[in-house]
Amino acid sequence: MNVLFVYTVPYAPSPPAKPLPDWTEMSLGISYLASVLERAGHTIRLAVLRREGWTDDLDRVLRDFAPGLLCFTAVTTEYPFVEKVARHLRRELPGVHQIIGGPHASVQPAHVLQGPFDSLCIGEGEGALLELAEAVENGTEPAGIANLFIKRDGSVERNPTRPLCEDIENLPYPHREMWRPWVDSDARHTLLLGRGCPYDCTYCSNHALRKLAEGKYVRMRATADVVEEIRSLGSDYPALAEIYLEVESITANPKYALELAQCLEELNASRAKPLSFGTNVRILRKKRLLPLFEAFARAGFSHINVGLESGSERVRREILRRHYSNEDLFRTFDDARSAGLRINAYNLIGVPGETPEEFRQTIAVNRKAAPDESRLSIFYPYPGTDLYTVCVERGLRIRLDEENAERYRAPLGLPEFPNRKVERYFRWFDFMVYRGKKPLSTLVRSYFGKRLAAHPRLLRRYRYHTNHGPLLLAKRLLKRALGRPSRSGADLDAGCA
Ligand code: B12
Ligand code: SF4
Repeated sequence: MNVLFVYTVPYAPSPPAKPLPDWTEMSLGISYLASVLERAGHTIRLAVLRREGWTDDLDRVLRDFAPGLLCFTAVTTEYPFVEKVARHLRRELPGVHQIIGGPHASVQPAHVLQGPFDSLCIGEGEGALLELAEAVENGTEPAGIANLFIKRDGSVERNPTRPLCEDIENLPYPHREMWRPWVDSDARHTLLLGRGCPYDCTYCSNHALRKLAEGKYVRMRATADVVEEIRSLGSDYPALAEIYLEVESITANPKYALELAQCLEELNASRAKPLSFGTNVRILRKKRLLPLFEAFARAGFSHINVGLESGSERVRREILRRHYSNEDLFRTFDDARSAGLRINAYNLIGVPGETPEEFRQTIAVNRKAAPDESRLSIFYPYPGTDLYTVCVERGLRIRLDEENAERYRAPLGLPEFPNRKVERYFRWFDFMVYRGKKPLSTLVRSYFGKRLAAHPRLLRRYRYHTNHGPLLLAKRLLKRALGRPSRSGADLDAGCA
């Protein structure tokens, strides 16, 4: 049977540019689902849709592909747009079963049941989607499928969830080729090291997702399996230069991380062109990570992403549930730097209960810790998380619409930290952290980049023009004239993501 997956992206460059600059922006979740379906004999296609030109992109896909099943996925802030696309497809393809999964359907099924979908998936979808596809293909009424809520004759069949997939290594590798028409460059890919996270940060969905099914939540793939996937990536994509190793926190299991680094070092030694890697590191309480960082450097890691989140120990401890001291934080940054790794730090502003004075500590700590890039996001409360409950209990109105500029605009209206102040700090953040340390032109660009990001429509146009239009030519000429490397439009966006 023909199965169409639909993935939506908020800030992609306008058409005719391709929506995804590289493969690190693909969704691994639906790629695993697609592989499982393909292994069972189904034919897969994907539509990657952005806010502009999406009906044309969809028409092009449907011109020579008649789906028997439509699969949607959505994070909370993409849901309004995904629902709009589903309603459109309901009109175009009236009899075709529509299923939605992903974080939003999993944590807010009551909301999603109001949408046009015939069924929704709670949590992991491999087993459930396979059973649904079989039923749809055979023309039987889907029923009794664990993990699925199925609408039937005005009522809903709510099935329990099956245990979490224990053996993630037995899954086929994620389907990449379905992304090919939508991706610009082959140089960067992403690969999933494992699923789940052992921590309980109050702003992150993990503690909500963990409750959805029985079984071991944190699962890491055997290092040999990871290396095998990298080898196959290397042969399928000759331009491959960098892989982001996606995992919620590699330092949740330092022994595993060390073993992986050793395997990657051996892998790189056998390659004519060594690969570079990046991954996500959580700061650990009273623990030195220098030996691990040195092993990373030997293995070819170029950078790590680290959640700094707040410079205030009170905000981290009492609001975010992140228990490490500023001393732990500085030591981790120093260790990474001395191992030669580039550090991208991630910060939050505008969490309920944070004051402007406490946010100034975030600025001071960033200035002292001096990461290579420091990224600031405006807090957005994801349903199911403890901080979302706090917002609801406090009666805060949470903005959710098709163009809500998540993380770039303050959504809450906190009396202790008014929106205007949050957004002002957000725009000036790089300036306050890096003044005197980075060129003024970089800081000015970051300021204007953030202004632009609050208006997604403008940001998409900007991304298109700086990557494809006459502006790209102007930028290259300027770079040549100044004799120093210029950053691409995508980099600017990454700098304020
Ligand atoms: C890797 C990752 C990314 C990658 C890939 C994005 C993607 N959509 O997969 C990138 C970097 C691009 C990314 C971007 C964003 N992300 Co992100 N991301 C993650 C992360 C760390 C891991 C996801 C993953 O690959 N898991 C492993 C795979 C196998 O699981 P999965 O994706 O959940 O898919 C399974 C099930 O959900 C289900 N399923 C999913 N879709 C469907 C569809 C059907 C039909 C069915 C049946 C089942 C099903 O089956 C899949 C296989 O078992 C999660 C954290 C987490 N714990 O989930 C955050 C997370 C999903 N991201 C989040 C957010 C907010 C974002 C952004 C909005 C951030 C931003 N402002 O830019 C964007 C949105 C991008 C988009 N267009 O959707 C939130 C979502 C919270 C929420 N309630 O909505 C999470 C949960 C992190 C958090 N802060 O709590 N992200
Ligand atoms: S360590 Fe990261 S992934 Fe894990 S719960 Fe905290 S924020 Fe989420």
